[in-house]
Amino acid sequence: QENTLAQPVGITLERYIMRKQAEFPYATGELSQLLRDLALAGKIVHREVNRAGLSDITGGMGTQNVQGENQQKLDMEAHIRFVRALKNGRETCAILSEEEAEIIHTDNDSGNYVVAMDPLDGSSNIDVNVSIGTLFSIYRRVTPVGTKASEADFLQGGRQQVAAGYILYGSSTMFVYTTGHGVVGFTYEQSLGEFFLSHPNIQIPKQGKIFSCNEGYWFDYPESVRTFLMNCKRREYSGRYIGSLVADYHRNLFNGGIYMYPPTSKNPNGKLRLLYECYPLAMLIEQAGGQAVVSATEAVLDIVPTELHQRTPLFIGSPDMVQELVASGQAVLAAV
Ligand code: P6P
Repeated sequence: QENTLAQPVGITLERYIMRKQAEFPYATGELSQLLRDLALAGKIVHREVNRAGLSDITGGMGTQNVQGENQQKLDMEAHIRFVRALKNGRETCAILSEEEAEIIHTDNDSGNYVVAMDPLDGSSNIDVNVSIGTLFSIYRRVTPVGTKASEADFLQGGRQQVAAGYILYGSSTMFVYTTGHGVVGFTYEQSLGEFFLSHPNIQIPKQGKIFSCNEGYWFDYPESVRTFLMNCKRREYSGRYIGSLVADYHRNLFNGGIYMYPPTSKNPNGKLRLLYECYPLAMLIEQAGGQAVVSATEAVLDIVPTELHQRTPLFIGSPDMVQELVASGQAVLAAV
């Protein structure tokens, strides 16, 4: 259904959700409430992130998550805030978080939705004051309402997402999401405690002149990636790599560009997580007119998931740049 009722810039997220819901008579309001719950937790995390320097919640906890990654205090703070907001909102029967190996049951088995999320990605950047982000992916459950959710609810595949988005805690805090009808962006006004509509219909430029990847892995990169990068440099494109996925992605979404995390010897299946990093960003980019692939023949959203925390390579951004990258016909952009 087309985005018929263009909303005036400046309305609050709350009002926007209510008006959009009115466009879908079958909408029961549950997904609307879920988005509100995420926005609420985002406001709280915004406050924590912006206060981190003044309170003892930066730095490591001395613990590791099940991925073996050092947990930052803010990582866990964000995890707790989002889980609590979703539990209280009562629309979600289960949550998958990067911070916990197993799915988290919300004790609300009548909830119709599940949420897969990275509560705070790029948290190693917190202590050096670099932008960080929350990523989320929403599905309608496939297990019977009233029963305990299972992994099957999370392993439906990227094209079954009913909504996806991120919150970027940068020079300003933005809430960007899609429900399959275009990509919309809200900017947080902390003096009022509200997200205001700032970008009613985000579309990525068809071509870009920015490449984002960690060239420290150059000697690990597949030949097709190195060839592509050499061509970018011959044209004097700009290398922009913050090392914080949401920040790199958001800049390319607005300015055009490509973000690449190819397989490396350290991460032969790529580093980024499929369910709560690559699927939501891939849904957003396709809604914004871009592309997200793992090879010349496979889109990220078409990957059939088998494990909750599985990793995948990721090549995502302006369609002309993604097409040039895969044009070399490499069946798989795999490590050499
Ligand atoms: P590398 C941060 O740890 C993260 O998950 C993403 O936010 C970021 O894009 C990537 O890893 C950076 O990884 O290997 O380049 O340091």
